[in-house]
Amino acid sequence: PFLLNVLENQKFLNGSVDTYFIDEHPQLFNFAPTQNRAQKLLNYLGQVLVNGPQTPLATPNKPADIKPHLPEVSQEYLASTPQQTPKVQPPKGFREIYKQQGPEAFAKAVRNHKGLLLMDTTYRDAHQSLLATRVRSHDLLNISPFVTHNFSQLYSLENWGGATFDVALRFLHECPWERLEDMRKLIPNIPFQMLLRGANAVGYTNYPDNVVFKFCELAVQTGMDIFRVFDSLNYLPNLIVGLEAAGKAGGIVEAAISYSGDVSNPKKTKYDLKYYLNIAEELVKAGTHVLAIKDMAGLLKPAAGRMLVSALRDKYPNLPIHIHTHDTSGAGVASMLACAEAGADVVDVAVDSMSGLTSQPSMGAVVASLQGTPLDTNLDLSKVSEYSAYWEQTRTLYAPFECTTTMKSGNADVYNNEIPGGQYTNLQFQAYSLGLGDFFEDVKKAYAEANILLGDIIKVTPSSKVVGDLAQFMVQNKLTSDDVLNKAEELSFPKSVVEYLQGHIGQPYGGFPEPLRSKVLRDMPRIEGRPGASLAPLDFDKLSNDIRETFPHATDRDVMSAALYPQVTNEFLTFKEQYGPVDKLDTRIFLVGPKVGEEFEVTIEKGKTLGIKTLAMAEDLTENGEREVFFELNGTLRSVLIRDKD
Ligand code: 3PY
Ligand code: ZN
Repeated sequence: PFLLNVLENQKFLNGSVDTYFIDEHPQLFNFAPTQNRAQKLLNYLGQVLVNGPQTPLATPNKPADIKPHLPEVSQEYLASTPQQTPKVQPPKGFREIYKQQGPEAFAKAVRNHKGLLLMDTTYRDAHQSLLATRVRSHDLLNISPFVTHNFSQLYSLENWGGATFDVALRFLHECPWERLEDMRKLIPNIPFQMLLRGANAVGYTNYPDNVVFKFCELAVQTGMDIFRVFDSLNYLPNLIVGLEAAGKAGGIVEAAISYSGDVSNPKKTKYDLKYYLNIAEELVKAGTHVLAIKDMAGLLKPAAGRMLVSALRDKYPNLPIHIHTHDTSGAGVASMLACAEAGADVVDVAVDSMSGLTSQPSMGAVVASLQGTPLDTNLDLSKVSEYSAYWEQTRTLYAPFECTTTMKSGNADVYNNEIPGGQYTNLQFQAYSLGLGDFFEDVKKAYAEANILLGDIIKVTPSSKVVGDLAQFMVQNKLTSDDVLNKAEELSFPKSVVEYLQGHIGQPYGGFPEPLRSKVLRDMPRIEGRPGASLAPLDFDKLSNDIRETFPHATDRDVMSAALYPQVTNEFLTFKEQYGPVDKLDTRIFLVGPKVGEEFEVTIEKGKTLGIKTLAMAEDLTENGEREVFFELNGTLRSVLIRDKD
């Protein structure tokens, strides 16, 4: 038997056994789960009903009360997938070449392809930029069968990394590894792409090298294919750690140069064409399958894109070139078309209803613009529109995080402040929540000044946070650039600024700003060279043992998550123990809970669907300050007691 009732065991009762009773009955160590998943979900729902949302909402806007319409194929495909093994195989894509012949053959096939190839960012950067990274696995997985059947020609689907890892664990209470694995099952044909922050992996600080290597290994095992690797200062030693980790794991390596300044403006001399060609040369030497230009703020104007891509194309005729941008100014489509005409193999787009503003340029616009030309993408515009319709509806579920609460249009002031897409909407949200009239305008101006104070640096996670923190510090304390320089010795700067000046995230091109650095640091320690080089390797065995003491069922994935985000992972595992698979709930119900009287379903695994109805909440509290919430679960009455925090 799975469980042993010792009170019915004669040997145990008459005391004729010694401690070997334990050896003879290993099932004593099969502990019954204290609560089943359904009961845990009721606890979660009760908690939301009694105490409000269990994840912070950014605005008072409510999620729409709709169920997004799924385009045709999904139903059919899902119905024919016992254990998620597709009966109707999707068309083959580039992934097959990579899996059967390796990364070099993949790169060659991309380079030989005639039309323009696209990477779809809808699953990652688009919602990182527009919806504070909050899109849940549930909504990604629902549309995945449609994607696998209709977008098999994509170069890749960017669906992991960047901020998604952290946000999944921290705010969505879901496992990022499980998300990757589940997407893979549903989309076997399209290469998956992730954003790796070089030696920072998917975090905000430098990790020991063995963490980055192990992370990439596990990512490939879980279904990742292409690694876009960047460093927030374009600092080569950091970049190379990421390239090597991705390569050793067997992934397709896409080295990315983060773009700043304006190569088409002769007055902007720090980041000129020569600067980019030099880094490209180093990256090619280090070994990369694909070269990417990562224009995280959307600064690459059409003329600049043409110059940069032509120069790279001439120098590296056999290397695939991939361009990333954000549409903050509104010039994104024009720039991507210019880059394509100059010889780029791949450009990044997001599906129409998740494009524009601080997200990527519109997939439909690029597809339509190239129809009938030699660069035709051969994607079916009507399928793009069906995909877009799904996201148009799904997006309304995320109204509490909608950047259009504050951002109504593109804004070419980004060429001046150079704020990356994701950070732009973040800063705007912060200004909105502080309710300070001109705060955002002031922060944008201060951002440009802070950048100059710090030495006109490349700005992308995490260096963009350093500049943003200094900008907010200047606005809050009403400091001009001169004030910062003159009072540097007395001011207590944000931690990120001090650590940047200490060399914690690497060495900036052109060196640290002086005398600011010396004034701020005085006799504080400085790191010369690559920060990760001086970090001791992480002891994974110890970490694993420590975690399993508290969470005996923790997996190697959980251990990897904890290596990157110890505190957040601990909270995630605790939450999961208590509330179960909340990732399976519909998004509105997950965010704000069901209405009293509402009936809904939750599929917790293939073939296991719970029918839940919220019946009532007790008006009076119990003696212990708890409120009883009543549900019907698959037709049976259940109740949970929830401590009322009001
Ligand atoms: C990230 O690091 O998450 C980015 O998207 C940088 O552009
Ligand atoms: Zn981006």
